[in-house]
Amino acid sequence: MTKKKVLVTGITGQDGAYLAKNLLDGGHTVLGGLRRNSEGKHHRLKELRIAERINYLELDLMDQESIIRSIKETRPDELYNLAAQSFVHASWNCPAYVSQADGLGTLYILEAIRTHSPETRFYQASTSELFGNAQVSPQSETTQFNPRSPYGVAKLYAHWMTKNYREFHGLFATTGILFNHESPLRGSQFVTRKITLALARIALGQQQTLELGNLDAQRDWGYAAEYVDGMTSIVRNGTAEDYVLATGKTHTIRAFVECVSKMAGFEIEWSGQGEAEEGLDRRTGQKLVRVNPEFFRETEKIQLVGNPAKARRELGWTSRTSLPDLAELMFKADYDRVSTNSVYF
Ligand code: NAP
Ligand code: F7E
Repeated sequence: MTKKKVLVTGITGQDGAYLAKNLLDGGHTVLGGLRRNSEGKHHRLKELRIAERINYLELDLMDQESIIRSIKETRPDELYNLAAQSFVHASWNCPAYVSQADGLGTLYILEAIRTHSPETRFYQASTSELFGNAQVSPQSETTQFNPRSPYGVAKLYAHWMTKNYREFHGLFATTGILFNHESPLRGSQFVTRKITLALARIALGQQQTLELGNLDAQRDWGYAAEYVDGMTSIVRNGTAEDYVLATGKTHTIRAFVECVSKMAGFEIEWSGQGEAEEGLDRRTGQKLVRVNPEFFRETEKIQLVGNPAKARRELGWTSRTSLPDLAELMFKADYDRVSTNSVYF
């Protein structure tokens, strides 16, 4: 296969790190877009032992000049736009920032590609949050969008701009509408990683209790390392299109906690209701989980669960790792990190 020059924005994030690893393993050159304050955030790249193999470029979604310069100077074969303020809950605290970075930032990239490098194949990191308060379940590429957060709205703007640049300007501009995907490299504010890290700390006597929001919320969770394979398949496909990547199954936060608790050596027993609910270890009575309304969000009326049939049919992509296997990968990684005092995110 021809060796490609690939620009990845959000290189220091979970998906950026896994994608860069795959690309380097395939013999491609990786240019990593880094904003100035990302300096010192190379932990994931270091954990995958690829930090030294990336050519870093200064690229900030808020700074159109940095985007034009990066694309004009490098004219990459492929560009994956993975950079974003990606925490949905926090997007309510900075709606204008998210609109600019996640929304307008994508437009800046599309414009720079159109003007300076129209042969570049483009991937936009779209999200199941476009469906928001979905009207039907499961959701596919043809389901109506109904975003319910500044993050979802900004990502919808970026999604539609990508589609418009494809149809109006003829760019090879694709999107992946990805449902939640997790890994040992997941940021620790997201719920799966928050749970695996806290239960590892509790098992090792370094934390008392884990505070969570809605235990009955459900998500369609897959393994990030497999989802970045899907991104490459989307970009290297014969035509530029939109694809849903998902497992097609949902689980509650409660079920994930129960699964990880068992790995941590606890037998969790729930008592109380709503905000007063607690999860206690049956043997010792230790309070493992407590509900904190601070982490609650508006509940979804209809479940977010993806229908990945198009990706399976046209790209041969499927999610392979089960949720218990994913939970085990994550818990073991956190247990090792806590034991060796090397937790960094
Ligand atoms: P992540 O771990 O939060 O990584 C986000 C990356 O974006 C980081 O490298 C961050 O850099 C960078 N970034 C943030 N603001 C920036 C800015 N203004 N300019 C340049 N870079 C900036 O996210 P992820 O989980 O890897 O997700 C990758 C992409 O997929 C995101 O666009 C996300 O919205 C989308 N997505 C994720 C999921 C999921 O379940 N993971 C699902 C659907 C879609 P710093 O290190 O400097 O903070
Ligand atoms: O929440 C519930 C919370 O923050 C998952 C991002 O990658 O995926 C991610 O967004 C669920 C929600 O991810 C806590 O209410 C309960 O129902 O892990 P999360 P998210 O909001 O789904 C989408 C597809 C993206 O595109 C985003 O970039 O868990 N939940 N208790 C909690 N969530 C958090 N964070 N913390 C809690 O204590």
